Amino acid sequence: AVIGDTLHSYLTPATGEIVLPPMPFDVAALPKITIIACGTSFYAAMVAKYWFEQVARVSVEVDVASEFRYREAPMPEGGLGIFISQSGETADTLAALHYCREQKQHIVAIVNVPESSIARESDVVLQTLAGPEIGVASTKAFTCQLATLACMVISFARARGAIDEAEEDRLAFALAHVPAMAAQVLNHDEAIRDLAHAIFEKRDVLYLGRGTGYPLALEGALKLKEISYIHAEGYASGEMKHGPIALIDEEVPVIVIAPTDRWFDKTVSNMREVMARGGKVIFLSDVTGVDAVGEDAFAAIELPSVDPFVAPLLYAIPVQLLAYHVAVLKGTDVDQPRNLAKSVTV
Ligand code: F1P
Repeated sequence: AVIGDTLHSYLTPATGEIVLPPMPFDVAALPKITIIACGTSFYAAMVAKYWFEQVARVSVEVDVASEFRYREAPMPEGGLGIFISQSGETADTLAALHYCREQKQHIVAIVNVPESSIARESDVVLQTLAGPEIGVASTKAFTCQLATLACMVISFARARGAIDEAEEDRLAFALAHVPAMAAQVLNHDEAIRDLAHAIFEKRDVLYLGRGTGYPLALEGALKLKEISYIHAEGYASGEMKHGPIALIDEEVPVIVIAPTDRWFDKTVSNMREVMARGGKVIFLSDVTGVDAVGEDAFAAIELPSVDPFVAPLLYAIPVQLLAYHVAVLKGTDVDQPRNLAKSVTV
């Protein structure tokens, strides 16, 4: 429901029209976008980098705020800094915002709380209507951040002449269908709970993805670490052969995020390399069943077939649900994981 609420604040489902608050700069003339955030919000930034570059054809840099604030990066005057934060109070993100101000960047905030410090110091605030997170770990805020960023990307792409009206409609309608598709994904809850049984006693879990699937792999691994305390790592699937493949054996579940997007074939070939070394693959894809590559996998969750542009919003759900069910089985405190703070303000 919160994905729908957030989407509908920028997108009219019947017409596919996207309306954002006015931007006090010329979107077509932007030399560069820099997107800064921490934790899960940073993975939303990574997804947005692929979207802005491929759909809106604008150069994008992303970094975690804790690094960016000290980097002293030179920035082209009149660029745009986008700051993503569920709480709007994360100290590193706020400090990075101050740096971007000094560098004469325009500032857009994507936050849950319009009265927050990050929102107050921004030129434009795009509010995510995720509502308060019950737990410390960010979950629904992530999908709402993605929904907001996707609307922004389509709107910027049009303003920059990177897509025509037909392409704009196609992307907007794919986005408008996300809430219904998300409901379908939630129907897999039981299958995901069963999968959790195969994971909760493991020591290490790997997540692989390419393109926009890569930040999803990172998010899956972070959620598992945060709430179940199982060691998990997310990798760009092409990086496997540069080291992590040494970790693969029958005891390591490997969760492969593989929507049928432009990276699908390569992801599958990386997955085959894992299987050839005895790795137990859990395949998250819209391609499963008899004619599918996932048939040799240890397990597969079949997700609805959607436009690859919106796949990250849907694949976030099974990776977060899996972490949840693993944590419940382990008996850890899902809402209040040890050592974690709701917002990191120092
Ligand atoms: C960033 C963040 C969350 C994480 C935890 C600590 O917060 O790293 O992603 O789940 O709650 O803070 P925010 O800037 O998005 O509020």
